Amino acid sequence: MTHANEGHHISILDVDADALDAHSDAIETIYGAGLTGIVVRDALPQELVRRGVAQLGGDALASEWSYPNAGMTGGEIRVIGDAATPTFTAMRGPTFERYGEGAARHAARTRLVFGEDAHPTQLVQSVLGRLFGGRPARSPAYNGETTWAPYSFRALDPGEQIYSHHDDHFGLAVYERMDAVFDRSTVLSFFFTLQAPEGGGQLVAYGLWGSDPDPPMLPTRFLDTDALERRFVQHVFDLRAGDLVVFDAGRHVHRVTAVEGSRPRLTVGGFLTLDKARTRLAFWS
Ligand SMILES: O=C(O)CCC(=O)C(=O)O
Repeated sequence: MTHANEGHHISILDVDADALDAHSDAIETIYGAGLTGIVVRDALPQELVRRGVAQLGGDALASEWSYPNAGMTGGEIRVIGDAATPTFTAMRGPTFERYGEGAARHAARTRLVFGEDAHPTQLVQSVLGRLFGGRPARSPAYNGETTWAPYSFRALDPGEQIYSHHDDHFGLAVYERMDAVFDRSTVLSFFFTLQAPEGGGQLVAYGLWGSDPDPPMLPTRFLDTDALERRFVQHVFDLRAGDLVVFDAGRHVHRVTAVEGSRPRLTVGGFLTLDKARTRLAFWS
């Protein structure tokens, strides 16, 4: 009999937003593989969550959604804003131009989601910065006019999932636009849950690292999730509206299980890394 005990240890901290400052080393510890992730409960005020959910489901934003995995059965995520990752429609990631155009529209789109008077990007800067010892957390310069897009909005509709993957995508051409001061030894993911689904839609992290030899693969060259489930250590996150998660998505294979029920799972997030001197944090979508 086999047990799901293979792979690297997984350790997750689970803290309340008002205890953030007691964990000011969390991000550097995750970056150094001393911790797999941290969940911060109620990191986003409920008023912002409520506005975001209402707007993301409304008509004003209907034309902003794109379908980067169109044609990928069961994995058709909707997004507002591109991610600097491979997708089913762009296996080598977005072009410089396409990413730059989206980044330039980020602030206006974010105002449509959260309202003119909200400052969600400052809030993300503040929360991530506090988990990094109060050092600056910003989106780095992309070109002369704009920065990398700080985050993107994602919707997983009922029946859809995010298949097993890791997020070490620094090899994509678009990362030529990222300053070489930033460490590329791993990348962390962060996201806030805006709306949890009625069932499913859970983030699962496995003990398998993307750099491990002989990962279980399907003939389709996707990771074999059944084998991951059978063999590897895992952690299933229980994330509710307003919660933030930051985790080592560059090393750890992870996925989001299929959404059940009638409403979409809504999240807003991106990636982050640290400069090599550990003086600042960069986050982007
Ligand atoms: O649920 C999300 O928004 C993204 C999940 C994921 O795969 C990641 O954060 O890397």
